Amino acid sequence: MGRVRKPAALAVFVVATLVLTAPCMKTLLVETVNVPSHAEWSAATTAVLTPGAAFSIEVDSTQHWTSGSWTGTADGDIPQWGDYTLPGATAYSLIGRIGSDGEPFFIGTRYEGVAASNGVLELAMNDVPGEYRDNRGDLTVVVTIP
Ligand SMILES: [Ca+2]
Repeated sequence: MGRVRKPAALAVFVVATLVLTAPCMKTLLVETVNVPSHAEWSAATTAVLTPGAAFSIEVDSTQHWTSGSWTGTADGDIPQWGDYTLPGATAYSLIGRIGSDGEPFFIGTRYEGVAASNGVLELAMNDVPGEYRDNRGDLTVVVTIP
């Protein structure tokens, strides 16, 4: 009888160990994506974010993209004078939204936050809709979802 119980006790120990260590084995998704300046929106990650999900975005500030005669970083650096995709944020800055119906938000060279809606993270240059044709260059962006 004693020999029968040992494997059962071992199984309980193994299951308990897996349950106790599971929180330490969280998946960390790090994706490096290309954001083309000429696209009005492009999907940045394959992961679908849910409301409240944390994520961060980082862009090396030595990278530049252009719109017409303007050249600058993901922070943009000039005020708006037209009907931009994200009113209130600097022109030609990096902006994002969660899902195609999500509210656009400013990212710049660094962003940390939580998803306000459900969907895939999409990124874009903050330009006037219909004025993306004269944009050149891409930004390489690192997206981390802990
Ligand atoms: Ca433009």
